[in-house]
Order: sequence, then structure tokens, then C-alpha cells
Amino acid sequence: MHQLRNFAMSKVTIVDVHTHVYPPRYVSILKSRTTVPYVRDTTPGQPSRLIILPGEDSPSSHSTAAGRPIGPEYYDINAKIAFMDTHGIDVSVISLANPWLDFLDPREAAAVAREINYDLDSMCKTYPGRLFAFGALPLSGTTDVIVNEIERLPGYNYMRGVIMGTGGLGNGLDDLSLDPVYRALEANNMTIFLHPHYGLPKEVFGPRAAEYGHVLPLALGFPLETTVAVSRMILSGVFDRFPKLQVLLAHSGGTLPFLAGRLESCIAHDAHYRPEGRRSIWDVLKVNIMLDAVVYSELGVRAAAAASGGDRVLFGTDHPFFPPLEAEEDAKGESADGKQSEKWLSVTTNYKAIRDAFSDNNGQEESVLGGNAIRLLRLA
Ligand code: 5CU
Repeated sequence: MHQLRNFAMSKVTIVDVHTHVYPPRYVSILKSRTTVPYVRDTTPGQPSRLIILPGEDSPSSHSTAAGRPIGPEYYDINAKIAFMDTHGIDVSVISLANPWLDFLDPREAAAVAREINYDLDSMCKTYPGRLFAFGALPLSGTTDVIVNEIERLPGYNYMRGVIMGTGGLGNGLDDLSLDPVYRALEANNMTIFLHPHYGLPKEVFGPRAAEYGHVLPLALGFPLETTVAVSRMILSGVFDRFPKLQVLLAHSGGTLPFLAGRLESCIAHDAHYRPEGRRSIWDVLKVNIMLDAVVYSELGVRAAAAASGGDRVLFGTDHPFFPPLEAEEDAKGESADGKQSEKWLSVTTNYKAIRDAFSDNNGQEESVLGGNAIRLLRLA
């Protein structure tokens, strides 16, 4: 059994780039809704449940497939800091969790994005130096509205990019209508944190899928969704048109590190797809892509480092998702203080994967734990 090194005691600065929050204002929006996404207040004494994924809105089931209990770790920034302290994390780059602002009426998207970004920046201000943020975009609005919000972000102190799902304006991330958005992000030095939400069509998982809770959509649907989305960006030439655009891929890029060679080969053998001057996927991986290390295995971290370079892999936790099961059961929507000091298996597994992946490579582990994020996201 490995002993986890106490990173908090060492000089290594640990940065978590994949850590979410639902600001209270956003929780209020979810509470006002009755269709996915929404927060369902159940019977008194029971925790409210966060229903965000397609198909999890079945009140009869108490399994994980019927949403998750929502406690302060989802919306209270003090709970985030307590979690960071428990796990030796010095700095977190917080982001709104899925499904972000995708579902908003286009008429309200601009105002809500402004408010949520203000809330995120204000949370960062409460703990100067410990928190930075990826903002949210009003993607249901017009491109003018979206670009306008991007141009506001550098005016905040703590914004380092934006979190985006795979839907774009409704037609995915290879949609040419997104070019003004990519142009504005590149010009304003704002990294895209590309994160899944919609998964794969449920038919893919077969008629018994519900018996397996969230396992198939989260373990396979999420990473494959990201893989398809970023592959479409590459194929449509987004990185040829915007060669400085930076994209951080959730969950170590899904299966992109493993399948990049196959993608390259299929391109080389496709008579119908012959774009002029196309950059290779390997080049894009090393120049435009960063991969988080939220993959829970040494093998996965090694693949990420082999694909993008150990200088472009960044530690993350996915907090507040994947809590210990007992903490979920205890979440009563009140203070979760009693559970703040417990280490989360999801986090210790990722620490161990990073340590094991770089056991023979001095310095790389520290870079992945924090140095890369500090350099690439300008957190110094
Ligand atoms: O457990 C989940 O549903 C999730 C989710 O929705 N989003 C995320 O980032 N991680 C886990």
C-alpha cells in the first residue's frame, strides 16, 4: 500500500484545474425549474437532489441514477477551501459545473453570464491567491453577446479562461459560426476548458443501462463525447485558423491520446478529406491542447504525457463530484463540516496515478501537480 506523500508539507505548489462550483445564484435558478437541469427538494430531512444529466429525473429511484444529493460542497466556497486544505491543494481554478448556461432562454443568457462570472470572480477575491476561475459563456445567445462577454473577462482579476460544453451554438464545436468566439478567446488569451455533459445517445448502452447507475455515461459517455468534440475541432481546422488557441481537455482528453494515431491514419487514407496545410494532430496536441490528469490510473497519465508532453498535463480533482459514498449519504443540505477532513478516494487515486507515472522522472511530477498550471494559466 502506497503512503501518499504529504504534499502540503513540501514546497510543491499543488493546483487543481478541474474543480467545479454552482454559485448560489445558479442553484436558485435550478431550484426554480421542474425539468432537467433542476434541483429537486425531496421529503423533509432528505437532501435536495441535483438532477442534471439526461434521463436521471426518475423520482422513484434512490440510486445514483436519480441525481445526486447536493450539499454545501456544491455551492459554498468555504467548503471548497476546506476540501483543498484536506487534500493539500494550494490553488484551485474553479469553474461552473455542467450544464453551465446552455439551457437558458437566449433572452436572459447575457445577463446571467455576467452575474455568474461576477460571482465566480468575487469568490476568488474572498481567498486571494488561492482561487482563479474559468468563466461561463452565454452560448444560447448570439455570437455578438458571447464575444461581448469574452471581452469583459480580462477586466476581472481572476479569470483565466472559459468552461465550455461540446454543444457550441447547437451544432458542435466544428461549427464555422463559432469562429468569432474562437477569435475572441485567442485574442484575449482565454483558455477553453472543454468539458462533457451530454454523453452518448442512451441506446448505445443498451436496455440494461439503468441497472448500472451512472457508470456507463460517466466512465465512457463523458470521455467519448469529449473525444468526438475535439476531433471535430481538429478536422474542421479550428487550430489551423486559430494557431494560438489553448484548450484544456477534461478527463485527460477522453480517448484522444490513445486514438490520435488512428485519427491521423484515417485522415491520410481518406480521399475525400484533403485540407491544404493541415497541422498534424500530434502538433496540435503539443501546442494547443492541455490535458487534465483526472483519469484515475498511471496508464492514463502516462498516455496523456506521451500525447501532449509532461509539460501540458495538469492535476485536477473533479470536486465536488465523486465524493466518498458515506459523505453523499450524509449530505443534508446543511454544513458538511463533519466530513470535510476525510480524504476522497477519487483524489488520492489521482495523486497516486501521477506519482506512479513519474516515479522515474524527477521534476515532472511537481510540474503536473502545479508548475504546468501556474505557467500555462498565468497563476503566478
Ligand atoms: O457525477 C456527475 O454527474 C458528474 C457531472 O455531472 N459532471 C462532472 O464534471 N463530473 C461528474
